[in-house]
Amino acid sequence: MLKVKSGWKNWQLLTEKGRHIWAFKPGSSNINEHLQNADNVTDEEVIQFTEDFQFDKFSNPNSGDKVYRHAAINEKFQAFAGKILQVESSEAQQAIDALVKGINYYSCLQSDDGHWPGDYGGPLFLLPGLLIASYISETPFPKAHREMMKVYLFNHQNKDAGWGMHIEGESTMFGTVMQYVSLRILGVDKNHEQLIKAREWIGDNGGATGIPSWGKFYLSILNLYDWQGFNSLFPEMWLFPKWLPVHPWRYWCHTRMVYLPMAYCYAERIKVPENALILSLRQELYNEAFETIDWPKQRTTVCEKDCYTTPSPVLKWMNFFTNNYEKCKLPWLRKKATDYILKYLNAEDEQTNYLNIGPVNKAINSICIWHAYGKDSEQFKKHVARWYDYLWVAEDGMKMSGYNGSQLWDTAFSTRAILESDLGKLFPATLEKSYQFIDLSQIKSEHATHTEFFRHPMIGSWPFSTAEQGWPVADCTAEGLSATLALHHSGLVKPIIDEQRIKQAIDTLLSYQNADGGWATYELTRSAKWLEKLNPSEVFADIMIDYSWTECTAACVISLLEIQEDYPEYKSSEIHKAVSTGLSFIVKQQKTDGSWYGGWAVCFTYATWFGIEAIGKAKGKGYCDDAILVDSINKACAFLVSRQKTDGGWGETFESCSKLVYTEAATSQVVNTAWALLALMAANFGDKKIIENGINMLLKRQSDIGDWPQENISGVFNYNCMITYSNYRNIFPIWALSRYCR
Ligand code: LAN
Repeated sequence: MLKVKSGWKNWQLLTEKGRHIWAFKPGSSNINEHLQNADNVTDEEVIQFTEDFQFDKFSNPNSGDKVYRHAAINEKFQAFAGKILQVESSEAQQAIDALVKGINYYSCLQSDDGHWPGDYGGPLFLLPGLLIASYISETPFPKAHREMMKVYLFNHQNKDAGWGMHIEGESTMFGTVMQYVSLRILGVDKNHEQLIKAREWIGDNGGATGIPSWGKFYLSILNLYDWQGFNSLFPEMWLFPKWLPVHPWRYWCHTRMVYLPMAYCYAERIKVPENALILSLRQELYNEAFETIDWPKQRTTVCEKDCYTTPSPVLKWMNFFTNNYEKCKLPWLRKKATDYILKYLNAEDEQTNYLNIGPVNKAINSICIWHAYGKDSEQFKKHVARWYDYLWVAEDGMKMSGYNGSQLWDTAFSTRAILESDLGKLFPATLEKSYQFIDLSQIKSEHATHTEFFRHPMIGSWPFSTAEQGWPVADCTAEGLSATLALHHSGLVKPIIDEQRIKQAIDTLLSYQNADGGWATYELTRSAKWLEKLNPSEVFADIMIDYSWTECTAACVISLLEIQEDYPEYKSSEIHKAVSTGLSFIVKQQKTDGSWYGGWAVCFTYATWFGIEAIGKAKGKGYCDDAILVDSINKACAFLVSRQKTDGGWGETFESCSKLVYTEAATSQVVNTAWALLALMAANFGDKKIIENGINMLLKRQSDIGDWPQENISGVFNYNCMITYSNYRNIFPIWALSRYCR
């Protein structure tokens, strides 16, 4: 039995068709009932259950998803009792046993609807947005939730009393002020010892005037910053003619969907009325009297601990014009712009069933909809109901997830990992359920308003999380398709995803390829790289357009190669060309040391695995000049070998992502090790000792019941913010062992 602390037992994850809701003492599955329970807790109860969420950030800031996992394991775990393959070599036998144990443990974490729920926290600027939405709209979370949020925020305070952008990061003004304000909104007294120290951190680093622009935005909403201290978001830009290269329809969809509601709030200068808390916070956050601050001057003040990208001269020049336009704006044009924005916000809400594309616009759209239609409107109530989809409980408290989950992504990877060797067939029920989830998650129709609001055609695609959320992603489509093909090959499932649906997925994949031969994330690249000069965020890089990435491209190439084998007749010359140009893109992205940089996970080991996997699969099949492919693989393998640690493993830290150079972790990491091993095995690397040493490291780290430890954070976005993928610690070791056993 795993130890489930009694405080953890109050929380139970309810899942349905991929939806996640953490319920407090749920008696029935009625959502309102457990929210009531969560509001009715007594102070004594709170003291008791929050004690069980004390968490030692300083031994490892990454929680191990123990609340969900320990309950699931205690409920379902049984040692594997079936027939396991017996072989003569004791080394091979060890790997086989570890693999079966690993899958057996992991399959207990699968929910009844077929996906693998998991902690998707990490960034620290998300929960504050949601709390601000709840504060301004006077729609508080139930008491139990509020207490759990406090616990989480305190648990992640750094030794210097500040907070980072994400759980592993050093303190920044953005992180610190946002968590500070959140704790105050949650009712923590300003004389709380940890807040006094945090205030010192803020003061010592120049005060909250230096918060980066996204923070300036949130503080303006709270009436803790003057809107004049925020560069204009020029709402009229949404009325630009579509052919202009700077029209926002061409931005990366996340940037577009965040700056859209921000522009509405800016146009309406939304702010909470002054009250005792706000007046007090104005004194707490600044080194000077609030009334004396020269706001226009603060537009460009950014604490140096926060600066990741520096504003370009073009941006400064543009800000000069748009800020001055505010003084003489045309009211009818402003009205036309905000009407348009509101219409767009409503469309996004409806298209995503009020989940929205991500956690940031989820919070800001809620604010806009509350402002436009009021607290009692149907639209606002629908927003509030979906706040809970973004909350997650782990042993470090209650956090906001970086998405409404990573459901489809994890399920597709898990399926492929399990099916890579025949031993996966020992788990037919698990795979049957995965298939049901993959079937459910494929997007089957288009929204009525999809062209009007610039959505890429999506029938046949797969999303990252759930069909309800419904934003299709290129490489999620590839992974969904690859997992489907693997399941069909296994003979374990009745193929419900028929030929027509497979062809729709292929068509979508093809439609996603960029002119540079690569694949981006959600859409085609819609404008030029120079648009990055207008990136106003200071804390993120490369957010303005959707770029082609090595990993996304490799996933799509791999999937198309598999399709060519199974459906050789279908669009074969088009697919042939797509694969060839995709491969050239991948080869071009390779660094001189043989590695590839990974934009969506940490980091070089991740993308190098993708690069080798795609090239290895294509080699010898006439898509490209084989000499080039062989050379590329050799270089990549040499890179990996040069990074192997003495214990046989590999390990990178998140700084690989932000600094763009391989940054070795103090200890080997199971996830990095599994990626490196998968890559070397895909390349059929000659020196088997290297691979065996890596496999031994994975075997040593496995626990008795088949889990692996939660080590460093594995995911990233926009170079500078990290995100947790709690299932990676199981998926990739399982996959590497499957490949080894095969
Ligand atoms: C994700 C998660 C999944 C990820 C992969 C599929 C792994 C990747 O291969 C393509 C990009 C994608 C879809 C991706 C993009 C950026 C996201 C959506 C996220 C990292 C999850 C959260 C993040 C989002 C931007 C967070 C909100 C922050 C903002 C700066 C708006």
